[in-house]
Amino acid sequence: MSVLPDIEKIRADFPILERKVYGRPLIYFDNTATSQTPRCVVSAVEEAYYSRKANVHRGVHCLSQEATDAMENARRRVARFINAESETQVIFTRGTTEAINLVASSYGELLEPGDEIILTVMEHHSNIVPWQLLKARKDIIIKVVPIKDDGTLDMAVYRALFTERTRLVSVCHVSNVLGTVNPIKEIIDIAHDRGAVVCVDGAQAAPHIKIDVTALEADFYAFSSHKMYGPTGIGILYGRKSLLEAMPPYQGGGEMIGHVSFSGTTWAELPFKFEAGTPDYVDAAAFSAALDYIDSIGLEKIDAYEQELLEYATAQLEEIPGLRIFGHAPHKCALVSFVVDGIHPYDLGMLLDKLGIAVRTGHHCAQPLMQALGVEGTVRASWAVYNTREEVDTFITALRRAVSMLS
Ligand code: C6P
Repeated sequence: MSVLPDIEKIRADFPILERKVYGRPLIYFDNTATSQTPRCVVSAVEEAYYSRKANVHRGVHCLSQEATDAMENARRRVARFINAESETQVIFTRGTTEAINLVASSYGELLEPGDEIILTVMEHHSNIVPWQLLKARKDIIIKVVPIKDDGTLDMAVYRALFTERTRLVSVCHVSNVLGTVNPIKEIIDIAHDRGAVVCVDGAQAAPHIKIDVTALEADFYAFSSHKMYGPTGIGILYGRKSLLEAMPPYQGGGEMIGHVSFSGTTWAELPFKFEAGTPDYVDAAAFSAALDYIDSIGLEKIDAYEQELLEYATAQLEEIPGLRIFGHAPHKCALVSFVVDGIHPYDLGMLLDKLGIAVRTGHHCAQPLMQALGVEGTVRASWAVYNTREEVDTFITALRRAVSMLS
């Protein structure tokens, strides 16, 4: 029996799963790009707009105070979800991308020309380009950890890349292409031993793995709501307090100031120093509802269920002649990237779409990894709590059909 016996009840929470695509029931296997949204999250958005829309942290009036409370309760909810010591370490951003840009831009100001940072070849562009922009500004050196054949990081090379100039490591907790779950605690411990701080791109880990930033001793941890059954346009940067306090603001404007005058301006306390302008208080509250939803099922159960789907799908994919899977790490999150010899991933994706099945094709915003794998792109299927074994069966049948049509 499955670890989630009441899957139909869960599916009923997601109205989009009732829709059809080209006359066929939607099978949504693009959860690594974004997950679908349960009713309770949309209701939280509706409630915020219909009953307490007012700007936060500014008004003495009742609506403003209620909106402020909802936002600050959401911050505490996020802090509890990731076991942060204090909610002042939780900064609302537009998503993982903005969170990493914040670190690169602001912590990056503290770096000197010739300082070194370490990335890995499996990073999403969001964890490469901000550092390249910093390199252009500050003349830092970027070093890159390669992967081994099974899609795990080459930890021997990682250790060897450190020098006395290494200041920062920025690495994904889970790869969005390979599914590899990186040994993040070991990565952090090695960096700390060598005096470097670690920024973790948790975009693909937070929807599946219990994150405990305190136990990990992470310096920065970034993730996005929309991959966690939450609304789009909001995400989190968690930061170590002493680092956040030492860092200059990322953007200037309202909210982030202590006092403004033309002779000089002071900054607000954490976390507001990093939240210039009117924040997305509606989606903050809705993200909190998404975290409640995850906890109502249990992240461990969600992960165990998704692992069942991963194993079930992988075994069947491996039976298809000419199909090559990228990423065979012993610990993977629930996604599979593959190519079929002689067939362009885009063509497979197009045919699957016509059969009602949504997968992602292309480089997945990880072009350096594609170069390392020697492919232009892959097909990627990825699972969430509401997917089923029956959907996997339909997907495999459709894929076999598509392969035979295109061969
Ligand atoms: N990856 C995918 O289909 P944003 O867009 O800021 O919410 O997340 C960016 C991001 C950062 N790091 C990793 C590891 C990611 O996977 C992503 C988003 C999606 O793989 C969209 S490109």
